Amino acid sequence: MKTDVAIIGSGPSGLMLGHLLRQAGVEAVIVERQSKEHVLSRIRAGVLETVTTDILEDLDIADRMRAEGLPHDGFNLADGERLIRIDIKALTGKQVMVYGQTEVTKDLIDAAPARGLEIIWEAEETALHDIESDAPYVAFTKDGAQHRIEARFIAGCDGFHGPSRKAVPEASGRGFEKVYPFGWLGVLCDAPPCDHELIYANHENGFALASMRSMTRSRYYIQVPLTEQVEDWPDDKFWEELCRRLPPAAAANVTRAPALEKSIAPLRSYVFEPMRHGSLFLAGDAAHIVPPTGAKGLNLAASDVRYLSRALIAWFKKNDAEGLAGYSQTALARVWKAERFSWQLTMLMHRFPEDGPFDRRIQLAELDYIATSETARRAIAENYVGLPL
Ligand code: RFL
Ligand code: PHB
Repeated sequence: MKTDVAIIGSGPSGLMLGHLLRQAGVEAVIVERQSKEHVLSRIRAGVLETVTTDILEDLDIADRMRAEGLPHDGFNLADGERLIRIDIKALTGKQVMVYGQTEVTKDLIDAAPARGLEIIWEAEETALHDIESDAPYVAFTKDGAQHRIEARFIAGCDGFHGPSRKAVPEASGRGFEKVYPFGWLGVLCDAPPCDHELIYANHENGFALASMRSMTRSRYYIQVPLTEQVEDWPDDKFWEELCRRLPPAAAANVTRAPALEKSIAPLRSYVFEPMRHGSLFLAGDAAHIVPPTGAKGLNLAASDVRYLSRALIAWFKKNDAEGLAGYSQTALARVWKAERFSWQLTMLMHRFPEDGPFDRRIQLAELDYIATSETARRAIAENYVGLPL
């Protein structure tokens, strides 16, 4: 099989990139390791910046998001008792959209056949070849048979554990990493959210987040040590600890319902530089990971593919290589600022094992500063809604 751009991975980055290329008449094929059902059942991010909603609008795949998504004008930080509202609409003029990554993925997958975007599901042993040449190819097996997709470029959109980043020779790239000594235990349930906006709570016992997917579906998280397993957290214990950490008014409003999904995600910051090697371009989690505290993971995938699609389209349609030459530098400038924001919010809101009373007082002082300074709130709001492309 021959195409212009072979895309590895049908997460948000691969799907958005594939659609943006197809919209401009560039050929693209996606190779995905999992089944369609598996990809559609993954529960992940929930807050979309305009960078992401604009892509869905521009692709004309935004009807359901517009109908079912919840535009939010603000969110809250909490320090025990107090709610500190960050009025993002008043401070930035922008909103964020609460619409699950699962739904974004579904909308993009549903629209693919009509747009001529082929997705090959359940591909095994995906491998990248000749990425330093002008004729790279992706080899994989499916149903026991070997296949190969020859392309001019390969887009590595295969997440943190995929083969693309690993295909870059060790001497040609560098990873920057920070691993946090805890994870987020997440619960999804069919119950109305405890507040109409998100609450990020700093409590002596650790962080908690009250989020949602709709007015009838809640998403809650609590910080847990990495040594703990999902089995250590029966529903009752989860609800007790969540309500202990949320401010009292919100806790009183939590509707406890059976968990539809419960999982622990470790927190990590990671950036791989550069995001290009020869004919291979990395995008999304394949190139970088942020802790979920800033709600940036999915939105960074969107900004990467916005830059990358523009550059690829200029190359194919106008023979212009400038965008591709600058892709890594342009994308990384935005990535590092989102890394900084996610790290800052993670440090502010979590309890670290080595923290003593001094560190706790510093966190509370910073939260009090945010509560009393519009300048501080504006800086948070500006980053939360997403920095300009
Ligand atoms: P994805 O979504 O990981 O998609 C990568 C795709 O590549 C496929 N793949 C392969 N395909 C072919 N051959 C191979 N050898 C392959 N290896 C992997 C995978 O099956 C998958 O379909 O990356 P993408 O597209 O860059 O999108 C990034 C976002 O998914 C990610 O940044 C966010 O979801 C991060 N994230 C969260 N972000 C938030 O802002 N809020 C959250 O609550 C939140 N929760 C999460 C998360 C990421 C998680 N992961 C990756 C473990 C929860 C989890 C569990
Ligand atoms: C979520 O709803 O899953 C969510 C929301 C905000 C975050 C992280 C996760 O910062």
